[in-house]
Amino acid sequence: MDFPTDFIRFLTSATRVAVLTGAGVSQESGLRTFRDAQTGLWAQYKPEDLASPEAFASDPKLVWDWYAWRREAIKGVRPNAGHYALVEMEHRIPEFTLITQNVDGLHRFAGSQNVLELHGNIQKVRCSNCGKFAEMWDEYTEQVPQCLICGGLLRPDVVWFGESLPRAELESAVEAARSCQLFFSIGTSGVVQPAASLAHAARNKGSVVVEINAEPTPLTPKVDFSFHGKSGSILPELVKAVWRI
Ligand code: BV8
Ligand code: ZN
Repeated sequence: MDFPTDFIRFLTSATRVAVLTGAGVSQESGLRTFRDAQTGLWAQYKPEDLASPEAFASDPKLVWDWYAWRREAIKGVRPNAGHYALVEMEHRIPEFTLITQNVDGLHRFAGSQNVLELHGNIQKVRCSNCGKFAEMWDEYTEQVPQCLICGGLLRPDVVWFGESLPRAELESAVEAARSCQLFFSIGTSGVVQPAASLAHAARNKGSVVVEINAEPTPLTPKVDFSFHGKSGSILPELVKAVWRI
């Protein structure tokens, strides 16, 4: 891919960069994106109808099993070249913040250090009553596993629709978006709020905004540079073009 010289020059000299990633970055690791049709048993449900406190309240076992199935699906999954290119960028840029909407843990798995998981992490499980994190649990049981301390039902440590994002992560993400020179939006449809507002916060503060996505999104008309294609190919090519590796 040919990158505009002014973009390469700007990224080469940038010292403060923020990146927002979505499910598209994990797609080439073999994980379906959030909008992709679910398969098998889950095809009859829309993710938004399972990823909510209401769904868990009305049928905790259904929601628990969906996350157990997703954890199973993630087991054999490895980061792809896009994840590793972002690790490389973090090594080369003095102030680099990786903000992710993904709950698959693949950025940390690849070696990214400064990661803000805005929507939590599916591999972590906590008590829906007292909030205590569970060390271990039975994935497939007749009943939803219960907290050893208070007996409350265990739930995945993710942010459901209608739930607030973790305050510290969100505040750090907003701070990074507002103070960066360059903001990347990568592999996200830019639909889910408040994550989707971060690119606008960056833009309003005069950052250069770059989108890398397989297809146009509502953000595309508002960015300074837009690259359409697979992040697993574009990101390694970008790292090579800037740092000759
Ligand atoms: C909240 C965890 C305050 C669970 C997730 C303001 C305006 C409008 C709506 C709202 C608003 N504020 C709140 C809302 C409601 C709601 C919302 O945004 N709804 C949407 C549907 C309109 N937001 C919330 O509820 C948030 N909470 O705001 O709290 C509050 C509190 C109380 C009462 C009111 C408000 C909570 C949002 C978090 C939800 N949890 N995940 C789980 O995973 O089970 S979000 C979930 O969906 C994922 O984590 C992910 O973040 C998101 C999907 O988005 P993407 O990552 O973008 O994935 P998607 O599939 O959409 O797109 C992938 C893109 O990649 C595509 O464009 C594709 O083309 C591209 N792609 C594919 N392959 C590749 C590629 N690109 C490059 N390379 C490839 N290979
Ligand atoms: Zn408990």
